[in-house]
Amino acid sequence: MNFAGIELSGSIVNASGTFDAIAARRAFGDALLASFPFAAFVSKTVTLEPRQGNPPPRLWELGAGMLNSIGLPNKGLNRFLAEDLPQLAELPVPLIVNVMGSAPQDVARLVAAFGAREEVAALELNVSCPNVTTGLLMGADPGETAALLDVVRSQTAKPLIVKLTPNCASPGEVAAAAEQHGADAVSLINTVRGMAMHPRRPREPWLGGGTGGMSGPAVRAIALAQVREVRRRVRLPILGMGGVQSGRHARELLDAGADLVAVGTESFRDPLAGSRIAAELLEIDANSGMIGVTA
Ligand code: RRO
Repeated sequence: MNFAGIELSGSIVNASGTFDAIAARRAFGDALLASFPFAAFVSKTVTLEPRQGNPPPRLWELGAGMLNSIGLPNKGLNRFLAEDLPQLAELPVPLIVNVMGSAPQDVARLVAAFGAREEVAALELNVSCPNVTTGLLMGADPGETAALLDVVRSQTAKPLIVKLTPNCASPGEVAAAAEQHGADAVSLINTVRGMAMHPRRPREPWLGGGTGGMSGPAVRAIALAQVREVRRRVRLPILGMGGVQSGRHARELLDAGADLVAVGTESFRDPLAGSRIAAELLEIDANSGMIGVTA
């Protein structure tokens, strides 16, 4: 299949930040390359400068998912280019690099740097991280998203995927702004802002960052509704994600209007969940002609 100009061998990719391909290669060796669980690899967010991330604790388990307040720890552009890109280029699938900056000019520099690398198939612009103020602002407002694209679009001919936030008044309006200002695709949803109280300290939040981003099965219904809303608003290809645990869940996101599906939190339970979900989806689709016969 083709997604926004990227040739893919299947319909399931990873959600940014939920699968560390370099650590997985260390753990599984070359067996990982022989049966890579995704049709493309999306990197964790890269920023211009190195970042420490948020203070601990960074995770809280929920009844049907989890909260994270990771806060974009990463080694920054230069070390990512020198240390990580060569390793990620060995993966047997196209590489999508996720980037974020606190101002459009920062994002433009990242897009220009990665746009010049043949190892990179596409860029995902993370305007939707719930754990830093600036990323949230750029993606919560259609005008800010448009202004960002006006600065970064000219920096590369590679596909630009805008990652939308569910924490805004109208994801459809933000998607429309992205479309009108040169995006090649949108991806959604990022995590839903939430909070957990400390179990022993009255009035204190548990997470070091105060609030966090909710993911997992709890957000699947939100993802379905927002993917449908965005589908009705734009013609752009949609990378849909949010609480996908099975081929059935992936099929539902596709039926709601997504063209490609990402698996996120489920990979923490099973790093090969992507392969299982892709196989289940193929089986569902192969058998779908039978539905009318058996009903
Ligand atoms: O690193 C994070 O805290 C983080 C990011 Br960049 C994001 O986009 N979504 C999320 O839930 N956490």
